[in-house]
Amino acid sequence: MSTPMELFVNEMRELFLPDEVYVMDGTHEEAERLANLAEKSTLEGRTVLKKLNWQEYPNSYYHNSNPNDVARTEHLTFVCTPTQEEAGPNNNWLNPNEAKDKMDGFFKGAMKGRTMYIIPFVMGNPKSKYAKNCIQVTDSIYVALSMRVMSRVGKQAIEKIGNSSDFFRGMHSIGDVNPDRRFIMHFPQENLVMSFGSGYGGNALLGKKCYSLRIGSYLGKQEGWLAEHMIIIGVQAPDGKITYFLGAFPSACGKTNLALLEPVLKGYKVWTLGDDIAWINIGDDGKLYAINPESGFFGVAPGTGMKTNPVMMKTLKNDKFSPTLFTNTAIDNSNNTPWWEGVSDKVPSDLTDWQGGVYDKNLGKPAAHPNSRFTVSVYNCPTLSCEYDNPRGVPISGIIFGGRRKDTIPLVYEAKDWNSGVFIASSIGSETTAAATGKVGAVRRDPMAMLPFCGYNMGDYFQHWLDIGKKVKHLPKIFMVNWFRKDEVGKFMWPGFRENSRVIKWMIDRIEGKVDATESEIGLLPKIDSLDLAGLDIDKEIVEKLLKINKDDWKKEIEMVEEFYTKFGDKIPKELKDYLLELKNKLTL
Ligand code: GTP
Ligand code: SPV
Ligand code: MN
Repeated sequence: MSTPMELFVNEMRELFLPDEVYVMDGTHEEAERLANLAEKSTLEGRTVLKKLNWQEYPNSYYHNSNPNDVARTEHLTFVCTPTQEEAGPNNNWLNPNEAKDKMDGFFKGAMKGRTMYIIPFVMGNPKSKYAKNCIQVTDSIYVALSMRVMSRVGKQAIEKIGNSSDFFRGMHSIGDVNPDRRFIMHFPQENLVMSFGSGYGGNALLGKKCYSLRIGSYLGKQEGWLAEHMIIIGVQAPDGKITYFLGAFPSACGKTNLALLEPVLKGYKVWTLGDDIAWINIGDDGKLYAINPESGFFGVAPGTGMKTNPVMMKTLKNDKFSPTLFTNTAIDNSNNTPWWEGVSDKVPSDLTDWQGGVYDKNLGKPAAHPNSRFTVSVYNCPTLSCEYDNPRGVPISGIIFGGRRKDTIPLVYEAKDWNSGVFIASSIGSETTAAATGKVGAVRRDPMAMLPFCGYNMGDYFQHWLDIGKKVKHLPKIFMVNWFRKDEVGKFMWPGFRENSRVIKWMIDRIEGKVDATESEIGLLPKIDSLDLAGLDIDKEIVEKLLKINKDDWKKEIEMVEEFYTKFGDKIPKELKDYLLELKNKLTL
């Protein structure tokens, strides 16, 4: 008798018709072997992996993708539930049978002449009761190697699955990297994702956004927990006490930088637990506990440098767990190192751009793609929290939401209570970034930073958040931040990055009841004197501006929230609609 796992692998073999099948064991020897193979392999004329300078970046490789395949493609991403209402207006929808027929057409025989990699993996520490078992198949060696960094790949996953049929199934083929034949289809009811035509992170590493967020959020709704697009950090104060925070910011809006923050404030230290995804459960003691299901960072390269994010620069130079991959950055030919805008002040004279051409800085284009990324293990991170592998997770005292907004949203404010915090999170607006294809810089609603990742109707999702609030005895405080306010000439008003520790300190003081706040229409604002600005060269007027509520801006904001809510009809919980009305009244007085 075959096990469900064996049946799945056989089914995949018959569908994809690969020349060879290889089951990954997750060992370092295997990674070395696959990396060597990738160095000799080409895809569409591009060498899959190139060795970089190992004196500078130990055990690292370079990959550049097809220029049409550099970011998530939200318009090609579908949630295939039996009814369209379940998927909601926040998702593209297709009937599951129709979606499967479509994908079958692409999948049949797609791996002829190729190797099919079977990737057994666990999301979360295998010892945790919150961990989930998964298998992905792929014909991309780059995807296989990336998965090994981002998740716990290997025999322990096979052992954990055993004879059970309870595991996530991920089907992936890079196909011919043709955007006309590219789809990412989710089947939450079947614990299944089908992805074709892209090798890019969020489209192809199916344990990440596809499983841990879209399928995860659906499972969370069923089982009473939350799967969120959030970082997890422990912030140590000078007295040694560690306060755990979650932080949700839309794609390319500052999560990784906050997760590896080196505070400018003396005596403070940030311990890193996760930079992108959190699974949040209610503990027996009535607190919220979070684990990071991932084991790697898939981070934005541009903007990462010794001044902005020294901890990440050190992480990229460690090789406790390797290899580390760099994708679509430029290459500095003088020493064969990856290069991107922000890693050094000076642009090197001999650069190969992300597409493999000679870089000419006079053309005014960046050398690295704005969404170029590194894939690196969390175990290389010098600030990794000793609680990272704790199967229970860490107890959460504060949740930070944020967006990228040049106006309207103040530097920081605090929600009065859980429900108003849920309202604030449900109404987040943020300027779009290069992390997804399409227009950059357009303000869109991105509730809880989950618009592209919520695997079911967002109206039901808001209700789920309110319901969790009713079940948790010790609710965390909820904050909203905006690091991205700009002045009249388009310059960031707040220095950001390491200086953001000043705002986090205020949050800890609030949690501990050490400082008062000022009530405003939208929530509680810091009194300017309670923000620790010592040693920061910033005009008091600018800080005042950063904390000011402009009623006209806010009236426009409310209109945008109303318009967004309208799309969901009756699905928006009454509490949130009432809160919106209350806010509207306060602002028009
Ligand atoms: P994803 O991996 O797409 O989810 O992105 P992320 O949310 O982890 O964002 P990340 O920290 O990688 O930052 C994205 C971009 O914003 C990078 O170019 C950063 O340099 C920039 N950035 C991050 N934090 C700040 C900040 O405090 N101020 C400013 N001005 N830019 C920031
Ligand atoms: C994001 O876009 O939010 C990312 C990168 O973290 S990806 O894994 O591609 O989704
Ligand atoms: Mn992300």
